[in-house]
Amino acid sequence: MGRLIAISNRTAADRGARAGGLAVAVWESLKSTGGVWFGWSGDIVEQPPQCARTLKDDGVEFVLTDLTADEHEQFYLQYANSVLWPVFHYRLDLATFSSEAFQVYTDVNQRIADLVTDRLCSGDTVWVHDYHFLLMGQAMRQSGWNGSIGFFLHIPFPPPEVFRALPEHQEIARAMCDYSIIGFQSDQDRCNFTRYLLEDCHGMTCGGGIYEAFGTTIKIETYPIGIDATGFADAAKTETAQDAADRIGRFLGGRKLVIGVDRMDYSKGLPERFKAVGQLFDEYPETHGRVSVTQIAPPSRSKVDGYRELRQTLDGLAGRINGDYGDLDWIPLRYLARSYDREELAGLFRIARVGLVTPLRDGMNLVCKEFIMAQDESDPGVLVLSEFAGAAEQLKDALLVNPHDTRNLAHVIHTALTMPLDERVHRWRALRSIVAEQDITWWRKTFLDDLNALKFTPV
Ligand code: ADQ
Repeated sequence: MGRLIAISNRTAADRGARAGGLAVAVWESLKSTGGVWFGWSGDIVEQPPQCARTLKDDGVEFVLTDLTADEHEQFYLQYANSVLWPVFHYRLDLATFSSEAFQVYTDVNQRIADLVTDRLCSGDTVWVHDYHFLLMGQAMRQSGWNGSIGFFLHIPFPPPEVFRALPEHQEIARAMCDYSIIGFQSDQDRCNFTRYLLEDCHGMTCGGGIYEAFGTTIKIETYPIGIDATGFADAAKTETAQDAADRIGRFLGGRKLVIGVDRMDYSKGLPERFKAVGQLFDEYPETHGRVSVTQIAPPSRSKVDGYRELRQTLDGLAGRINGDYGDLDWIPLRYLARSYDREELAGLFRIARVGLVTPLRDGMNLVCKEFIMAQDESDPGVLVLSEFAGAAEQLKDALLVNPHDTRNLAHVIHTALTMPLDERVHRWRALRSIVAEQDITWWRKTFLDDLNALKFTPV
């Protein structure tokens, strides 16, 4: 049995990066199997790096490369995060297309493909992650790797009508077809991609999730990512979790807690959520002094322009709500722009009455699954979930909402706050059984079993 080789832009070698969804998920996978994880060191250098750094942590070997200042700008900030991220989240209005950035994106994919291919042994299982490396399959074929390569897209894949706006859409799709298997978070993402292959690339379906396009055969499937469900449930019962719950409990003073935890990103629907909270206080006076909303949102990618504006918008909205309704002993909406430990988050989720997970578009969203697992089974909180999160395909017993409809969102938050215990328990049990069953181990195993079962190698 060969080694598991993971490739992603950020790795968990940088402990700070473990707050992101991908790093959390891949780390949980590799820790239990051992293997090698290739990615960016997090360092930016002036001259092209001549060699990679290796280190070991918990049985996982990391092979890390620096990015040059130009690569960081064009590959990471521009093409990955100012073109692919907005387009794949259906936000053409926020994309800044650049052929120069695409060239550097292509070059970085090839440079890292060469680095990986040099170190592979036959029998290794290669698993590439996310939108930074859409071209990695093709690049590794060019470096001479003939073994199978799996790819998992952590973010959504847009409908063909949106994807076609990307000037390089054909090149990207062609390169993606050099993977042996592509995994998507949801059926909707999978169908968007396969529809593009059929409509734009003369693709053909062969049944059983197998497609032919660009002269290659590829398996395309849905693998909804999960969390370390039992680990998170246990984390919610630790002393650290209890301390965090006690600290916020002193601030709450018996009020009901509504909580949101997100990376600060325009895809997470934070302004819409804040507006809905404002409408909740506008329309339901009985919530005054009785409900406290806490939003935890650490800044991410603050060098990308849209993020600075987002921060200002949120400051303005929170100021309006607290100015209108706050009192000497009550802050209606608290907004904390920082990270917390996993156990602290678990403790906060556990005492929250409502979990607000309302992205405008999200590949999956792990926070909603963490919220479910952290609950006290005798008195569980209620999950309010956007219908535009991949997780909505699995978590149908949550209160599903359209986050753009802020008036209705306010109404649903109120419904969640007043939901009787028996309905809360009933919904939570159904949600818990899915999150616990389709956990991170199930996700990894389903994907890797399919990858290892592939008998063909692309031509
Ligand atoms: P993200 O966009 O990062 O992930 P998400 O799935 O919600 O989003 O995962 C965030 C992770 O970071 C969660 O484990 C959460 O607990 C943690 N986190 C968030 N805020 C934090 C804070 N303030 N302090 C500490 N930890 C915090 C991407 C895609 C998602 C997809 C994941 C995994 O955008 O759609 O679910 O990858 O595939």
